[in-house]
Amino acid sequence: MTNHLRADFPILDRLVNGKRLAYLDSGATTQKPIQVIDAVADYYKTCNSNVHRGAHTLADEATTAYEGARAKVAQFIGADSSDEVVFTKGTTGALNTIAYGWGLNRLQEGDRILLTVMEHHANVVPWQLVAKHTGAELVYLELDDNYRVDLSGLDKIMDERVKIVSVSGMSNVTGAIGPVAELVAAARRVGAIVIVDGAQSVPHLPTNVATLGADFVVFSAHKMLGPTGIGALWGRREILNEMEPAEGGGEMIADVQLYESRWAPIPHKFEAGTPPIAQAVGFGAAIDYLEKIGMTEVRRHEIEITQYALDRLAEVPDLRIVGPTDVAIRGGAVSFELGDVHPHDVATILDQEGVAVRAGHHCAKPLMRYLNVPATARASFYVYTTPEDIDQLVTGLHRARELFGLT
Ligand code: 7TS
Repeated sequence: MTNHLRADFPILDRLVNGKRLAYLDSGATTQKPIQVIDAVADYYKTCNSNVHRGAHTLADEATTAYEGARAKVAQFIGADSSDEVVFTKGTTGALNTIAYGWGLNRLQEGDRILLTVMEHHANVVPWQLVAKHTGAELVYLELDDNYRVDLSGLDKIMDERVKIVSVSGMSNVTGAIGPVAELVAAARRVGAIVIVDGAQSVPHLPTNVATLGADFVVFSAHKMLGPTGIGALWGRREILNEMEPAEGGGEMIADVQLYESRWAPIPHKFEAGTPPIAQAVGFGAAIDYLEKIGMTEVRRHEIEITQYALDRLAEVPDLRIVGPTDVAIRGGAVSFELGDVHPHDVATILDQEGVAVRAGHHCAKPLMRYLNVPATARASFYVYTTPEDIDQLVTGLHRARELFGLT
């Protein structure tokens, strides 16, 4: 499957430092197929205009394209209706919209926001800000020996004080899949709402919001073959209707008077200002591309390539995987340490070999502190990743060992 897809990704043909590019940084952002690049270019070439405003043909066509993309996103995640899909700047924008639109207006002193120690900063910092404003308190679930969220103390933690549970569907550092179903069930018992940070899970796992049972699912287009600058916030209709907008301006109102305004119906209530229209069109094209492959196949390929990577990395002496080694409970973001070589040095040497990986704290400092690792190198995969990319990584790691005198 993978080799014929690669031809759709022009960037994968380029050389880096004179070497074949092995792009293993898809957890940060994925590459874009020509179908997405063309969709964005065609939009600008043929119907660029502002949406929802003009009584002219281009404005109608742009609006149809923008709303068509929303319908594709809704269908992709099994939403009841496209009204439940709000376009945001990305996962970070979506989590801030919920924190400020829902959290700020509903939380009070004594309330709790339940997170896990494996969250990305985007699912930590907005809650810290809202906690400061409201007097609510943050509470964290920890991890078990397999890097999974430890649910053994959940019954004790999940009481009436917990109003919001926000959890990553998949860790961007360890690749561990989050216990969404279990947290949804526990949250239901105390009437808390559940938010899924789907930045890593929605691109990699089949997702159906109707069966998931969460109240919000948020994700970014750029991590699933689409453009940067756009993401989606899916929310249950009743909650979106009740939630206050976090931003005000044009496009989001039904009426504005001097001292008060009324909001437009959902989803427009949450989309102040000119939205990222071309990006939405590209997002729609990315979804078309993924649906053509099929998300079950995307997951199957990810399991296969991750297993191959874990097997090959096990051959590299001094290499320690920071994350689960069972592919059934993880995705394709593989963090590792190589002896005492600093991950930034590992990444630099790999770059000389044409291998793109990320090194650092991956915007998950609480997790790094919890695991007691200052930084990791991370290889992360997507639909175009091949065994050849992994082989190139392993060759580069052997070279790094030599250069740093690991014997
Ligand atoms: N949540 C998770 C789990 C993520 O992995 C990321 C981005 C975000 C939220 C934020 O997404 P954004 O699109 O709003 O930036 N993760 C990464 C990463 O692992 N390396 O670069 C960005």
